[in-house]
Amino acid sequence: MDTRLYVIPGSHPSIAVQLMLEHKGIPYQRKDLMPVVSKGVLRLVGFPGITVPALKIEGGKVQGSRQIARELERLRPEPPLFPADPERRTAVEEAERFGDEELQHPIRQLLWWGFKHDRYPMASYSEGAKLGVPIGLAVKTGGPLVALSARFNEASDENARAALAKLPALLDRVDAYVESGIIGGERPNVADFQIAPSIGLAMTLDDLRPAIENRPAGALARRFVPNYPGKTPPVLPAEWLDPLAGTQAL
Ligand SMILES: N[C@@H](CCC(=O)N[C@@H](CS)C(=O)NCC(=O)O)C(=O)O
Repeated sequence: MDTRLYVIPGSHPSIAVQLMLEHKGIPYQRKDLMPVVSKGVLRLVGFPGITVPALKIEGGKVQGSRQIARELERLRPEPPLFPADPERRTAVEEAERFGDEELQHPIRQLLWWGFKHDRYPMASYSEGAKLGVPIGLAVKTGGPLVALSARFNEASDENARAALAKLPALLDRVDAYVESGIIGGERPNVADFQIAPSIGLAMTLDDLRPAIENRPAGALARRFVPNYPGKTPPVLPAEWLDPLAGTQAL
């Protein structure tokens, strides 16, 4: 039975699930969707929710990177995504929760804030994707779609500034997970796959990369997502980047 993963190219939780499927050695077909249009397509193919990643596997439908991780573990226990030791599992699951609930969204908001101000870098996130329309054309005519996505993700000035203010603490927490061996160890786990793509996505923003690349979080992303697609040239106002000034390399 074929396994189908619905993604938006460049979406960090989608890349997280791709890493999990590869870890499990499960072959799959990737269905690339454009933002906004994705919501209608997902409903049309029978998913109850409107976000990617969304997975059809063994006749079932699962949505959300954490739910998908658990379904993959159930269907194919080896190699595991979750540690067997209960104490270690609790720590890994907490790091995974942090990745999903705290780390993903501010980075998503910064990306959409950037696209709202210059949507042309969007094309670089879709390299190699099969969207059904030429990517150049999609970006050229994509103003309304970007505006809708930015609104859906609440990528306002205020929220982008708040995301930047939060970033140093989020990066410190990822570094601490690496330093304590919860992630970044010899055997990758679900939290590695959840967190590394968010850091990889943040590093596609030229404004953010210098504050990340030389720290443990940056090394984690280079290990798991060395070729994260996309590049956004500097777009954020210089004074908004002040909170990052104390972090490494800036
Ligand atoms: N926390 C969820 C996030 C799901 C999510 O928000 N996905 C975004 C892409 S990263 C989405 O589908 N957005 C719809 C859109 O942009 O139209 C997960 O890990 O699955």
